[in-house]
Amino acid sequence: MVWGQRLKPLYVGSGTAVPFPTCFSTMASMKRVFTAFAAALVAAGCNSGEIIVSGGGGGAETSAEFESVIEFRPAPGQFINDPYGSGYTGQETTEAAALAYAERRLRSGMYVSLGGFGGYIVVGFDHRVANGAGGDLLIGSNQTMTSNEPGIVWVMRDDNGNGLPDDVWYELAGSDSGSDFAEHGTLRNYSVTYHRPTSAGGAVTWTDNAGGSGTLERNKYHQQESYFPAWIADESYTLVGTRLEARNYDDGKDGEEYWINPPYDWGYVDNMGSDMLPEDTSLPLPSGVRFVAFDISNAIDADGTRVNMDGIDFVKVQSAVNAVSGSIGENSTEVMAVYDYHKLVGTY
Ligand SMILES: [Ca+2]
Ligand SMILES: [Ca+2]
Ligand SMILES: [Ca+2]
Repeated sequence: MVWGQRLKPLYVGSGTAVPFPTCFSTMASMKRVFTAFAAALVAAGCNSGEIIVSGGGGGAETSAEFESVIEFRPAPGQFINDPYGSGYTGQETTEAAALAYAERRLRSGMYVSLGGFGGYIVVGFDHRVANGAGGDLLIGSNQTMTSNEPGIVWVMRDDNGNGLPDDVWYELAGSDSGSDFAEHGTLRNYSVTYHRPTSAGGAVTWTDNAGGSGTLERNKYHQQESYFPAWIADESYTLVGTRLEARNYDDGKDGEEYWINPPYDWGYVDNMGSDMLPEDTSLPLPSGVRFVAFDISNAIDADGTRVNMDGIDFVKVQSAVNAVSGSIGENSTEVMAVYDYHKLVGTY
């Protein structure tokens, strides 16, 4: 998240898709209350007798909302360790305390900043999220038309059945990170190593595997002593993922900064893409959070080849750009909420 940015009037393009996830096998299966408008959209997309979601999904006792935060490893950033707007207590000096922080924030629809490039969070559900028609996961954040900080979604099925995310991560392709990723300037297996500041109040320095290096400077809006996660004991750590080309630019005049982070077409958290849910949805979602729908059918393997997955057990969101917007700090994906879309609308 960048800070201190003036906001332009918000708009959503008229061509915005309505990413409804599935048809209902019977209208009686709609357990949630919809507006007539939303129900009409669903009905219009359904063929008689069509059952889209089958298998998995869990029973009525399971929850649409994520169950737990399993990993939280942000990159350094201005919102890390921040006791003011970001809700850190100062006690997050262990992995367990950091997980508890992130879970508490997400549970209440508050942002968790993933810091700069590569920072990530992993959540699990109390059931397998089925790959039904259309979007399967709803992930919320705080994007605006001038502040898009894309995060890439990765999914995993618990193939070895041990309840842990130690299986294979598959990336969900987006508009700039599918099979033609190179044409968009996207880098796979991009890694950044972040180094602990060498003095109190110093900057975090970083090097990447593409010959780059830089610093994450502390800024006036976030005065905590260090932007390096307080619970990471190592002197440095490396984050690996897919890097999207940064689009941020300074549109300021007369010496005043005005940073713009334009949106990407679709497929990212914290981004005003065509896959964003209409904000007037009547789904029981936290207010003030903007949701994007993600389709498990967009899963690709390390070669960029599409993989068929019937469902997933773990979701990872990872900051996907390595960019600083001047004095308002690094671009960093926020995550505010994670839901099983089908479960939320009551399909199963
Ligand atoms: Ca954001
Ligand atoms: Ca799907
Ligand atoms: Ca496992």
